[in-house]
Amino acid sequence: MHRRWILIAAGLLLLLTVPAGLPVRAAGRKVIQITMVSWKFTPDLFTVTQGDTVVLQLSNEDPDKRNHSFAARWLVGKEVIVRGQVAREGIDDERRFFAVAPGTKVEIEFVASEPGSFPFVCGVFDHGSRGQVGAMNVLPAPK
Ligand SMILES: [Cu+2]
Repeated sequence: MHRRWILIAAGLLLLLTVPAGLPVRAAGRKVIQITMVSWKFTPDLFTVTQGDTVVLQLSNEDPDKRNHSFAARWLVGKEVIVRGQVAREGIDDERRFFAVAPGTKVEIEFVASEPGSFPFVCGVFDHGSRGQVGAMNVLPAPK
């Protein structure tokens, strides 16, 4: 009798620890290198998965020595870790921005907590209307 219960318990434990035999993709750390020039982000589109810790390595490599920034509405109120020398940061036109001086790099890190498409723009003068825009796509976390 005891042996049967032990087998049942072992079976249940196995069921609980191996979820349906599906490969489970753990949330990871996604490092994306983005260069900034007049007037372009490269890449201007990237994809991560919900739950990922996203590290954006922003590098201002503008030969024309202009300031550029990474600005987005969805960054307002979001927990962001900043590394490097931010030329300026704050909120302007309802977008939170991180300015990167020419020849410098700034790293921002956050968790992609919601699925969807999240636009960003360079918040400096008219850079956005000149085409310095982009988007981060966040795929829903695997079930
Ligand atoms: Cu710019």
